[in-house]
Amino acid sequence: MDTIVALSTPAGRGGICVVRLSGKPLGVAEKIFHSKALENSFLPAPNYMYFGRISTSEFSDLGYMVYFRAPKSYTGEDVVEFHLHGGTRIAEGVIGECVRNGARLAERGEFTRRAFLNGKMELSDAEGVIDMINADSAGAVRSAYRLMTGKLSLAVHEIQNRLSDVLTGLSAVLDYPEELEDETLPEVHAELIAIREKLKKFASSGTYGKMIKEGMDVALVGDTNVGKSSLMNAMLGYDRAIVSDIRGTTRDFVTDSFELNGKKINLADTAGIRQSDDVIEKEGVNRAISIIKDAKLIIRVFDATEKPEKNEMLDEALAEKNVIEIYNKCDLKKAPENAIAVSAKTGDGMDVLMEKISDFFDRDKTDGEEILTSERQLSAVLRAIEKTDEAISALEDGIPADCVISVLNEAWSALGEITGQTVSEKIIDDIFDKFCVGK
Ligand SMILES: Nc1nc2c(ncn2[C@@H]2O[C@H](COP(=O)(O)OP(=O)(O)O)[C@@H](O)[C@H]2O)c(=O)[nH]1
Ligand SMILES: [Mg+2]
Repeated sequence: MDTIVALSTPAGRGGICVVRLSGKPLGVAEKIFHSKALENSFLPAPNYMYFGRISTSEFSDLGYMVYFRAPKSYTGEDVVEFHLHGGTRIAEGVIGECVRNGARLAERGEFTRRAFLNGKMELSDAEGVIDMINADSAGAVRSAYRLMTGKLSLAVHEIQNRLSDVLTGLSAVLDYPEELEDETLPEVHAELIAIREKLKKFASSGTYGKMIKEGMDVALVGDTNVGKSSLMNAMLGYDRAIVSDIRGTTRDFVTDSFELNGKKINLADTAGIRQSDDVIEKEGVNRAISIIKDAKLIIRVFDATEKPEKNEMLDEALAEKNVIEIYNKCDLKKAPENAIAVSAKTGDGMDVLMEKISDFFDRDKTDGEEILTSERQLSAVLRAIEKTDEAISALEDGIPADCVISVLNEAWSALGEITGQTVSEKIIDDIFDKFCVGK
């Protein structure tokens, strides 16, 4: 492996920056790092911070060097990190000096790719690393952490092992059909049904996993002037949307996200839905309707001070959606009995509304089951289910064991794509392309 180098902290000014090298970095480090402790021989102890001078052909900086010896490093190779003052030109100069001394610039995600190739982590664990970095709610970090620490890959291996046992049983049947068929085949059938159940639980966790990662889309809808924009601002905790008593103020939709009990909520404030001759407002209404279509949850806002008017356009758009109805402006007038009453103005009732949204988020939560967080993982599980299904039907139809074996091998391989055992180069490329340089 050649030696790669990259800035591992974000590009920009900061307290410090970290330049990381992996491969055979000691030769490069020896040229540019000067420390009293390493004066006589450049044999740094692993995992130890050395203070010293980092010198390039252009300038010097004072900082630290740490050496991680293979295989006890992030990539599984020898790794050296320089902790420098966090200036863009400093990092640029030191990276340039590393390149002049034989390193090459790392590609996106190349450190983690090497970790995967060197067996330090499985592919789904590596996906957990990207998810960690991209997570923007506590729940997303928690789910990424589980993925990164191998909870999913472990669960996948467990299922693969059960499939392997089934395969062994079926091979024995092939060898000794007379003795084993009657006993083994019903056992295999029952085990495959159990495996399929387990896989289905996995698959159903995918929806929740995606929502934890990306957030839940919630739309505020209703007639004009009921206080949708005011509610948006109250929920976000700052003035995001324009509020006014002029009807039809919000024409385009406004979106923003906030964190609720560790969960990310993507909130959209929409134009009040009504028939209008104004071309711009009309377009706003069309957009609101398309937001409604995509939203997971709708908050339909009524004005407690006004008698609700029939709104066929809105009713039609809301058919088959999950809707929470609320009455706003309850500081002015009492809401109907049993209704959720809020006031965007005073904040009364907002906690009740927030809890409702939070509970709705957790409606599809699958406790204890590992959460799939990417389309890629989900499609692999779905393929494994399909193949297990095929194997079960084949057994029921009395199809010879060798055919069942080949179908189950496909199920095993589909699961192997999650962990990276059976994955193609293209999929690996796609995953690591999502990383930033330096990770
Ligand atoms: N008293 C009172 N007025 C409110 C409340 N929420 C909104 N308003 C007022 O109602 C008018 C319309 O609010 P806005 O948020 O723009 O409504 P939208 O058209 O549904 O987005 C504004 O004058 C707001 O100040 C509330 O809870 N109490
Ligand atoms: Mg508005």
